[in-house]
Amino acid sequence: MTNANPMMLVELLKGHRTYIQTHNYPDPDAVASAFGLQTFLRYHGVEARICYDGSVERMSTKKMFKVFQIEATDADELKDMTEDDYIVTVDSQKYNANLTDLIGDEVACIDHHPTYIPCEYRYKDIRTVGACASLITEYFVITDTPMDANTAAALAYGIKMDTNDFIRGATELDVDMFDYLFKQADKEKIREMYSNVMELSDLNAYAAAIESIRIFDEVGFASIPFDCPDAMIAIISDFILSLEMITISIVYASRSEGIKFSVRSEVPQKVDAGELIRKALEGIGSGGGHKQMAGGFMPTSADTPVHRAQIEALFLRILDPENKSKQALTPDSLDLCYDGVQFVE
Ligand SMILES: [Mn+2]
Repeated sequence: MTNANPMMLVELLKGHRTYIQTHNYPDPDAVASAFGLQTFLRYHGVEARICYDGSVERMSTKKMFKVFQIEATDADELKDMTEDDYIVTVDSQKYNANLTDLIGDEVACIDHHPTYIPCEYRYKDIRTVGACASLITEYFVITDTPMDANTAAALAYGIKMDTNDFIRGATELDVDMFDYLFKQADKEKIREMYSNVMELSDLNAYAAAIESIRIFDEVGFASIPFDCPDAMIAIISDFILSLEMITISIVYASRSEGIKFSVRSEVPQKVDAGELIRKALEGIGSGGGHKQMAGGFMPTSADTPVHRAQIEALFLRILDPENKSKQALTPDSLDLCYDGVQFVE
């Protein structure tokens, strides 16, 4: 068990107008954590509003608001926030690039990411586990706070999503907390979260990636030649990684000001995704992140076309400095059999 003392957080917030702020463009773990914390604080007499900056890009996140009846305010609508208001940041830390500095006072932080720029908080609970939702769940457990089936379902979904079903960064705490949640969660709602999660427009991104994929040994590259939300690029990167022969996926998409990257590594001991993108874009852009997932951006002019080979070379010179990888494999290079039934329009 933990040193965290959530009742100290309750004491700190009592009598103050309180906001729970997630990172910008919140993902399911951020929303689940904020919602779980709101439920926890409410039970102990503290009303808090959930807020975030940036739009909600992912279908799975959008859907959470509906399925779990979560209310959150876009930062643009927070005109009444003052510097006397208290903010608890969840799934993010002050000074992170993905957390807008709102006018209120960041008095508390609950997060599961590594700290890049340290910050003093009056209440701090930063532990490296698979999901921030696991930390919030533990607050209920150690204080014997009752949990309803809806909140349990939201937190369970957050843990499942952020740990990619317990294969990404999951710790014993994540498993124990999921076990606790599962017993009381509204399982119908969790199931509902897994249906109808794609929009028709998402298929364009999948189609572009499938069409453009090129594989060098275990490294898969794919490009999306139109503006596509960050969250979707990340989903495509996971999709490419799920291919049998690929252990590292690099997906990049066109933006009006440059190229956006998402990198995944299935072999974090051998290839650190964050280090890979940092080195690949050194001097020409910026990138970084975790060992298993990372992102980056390279500014370029929209007037100059970029050769895919140029992009591939940025990464391959690091992954394969001796240039041993054979010719790129593409789906076209597979021998498909065309002698069955013919489909016509
Ligand atoms: Mn998270």
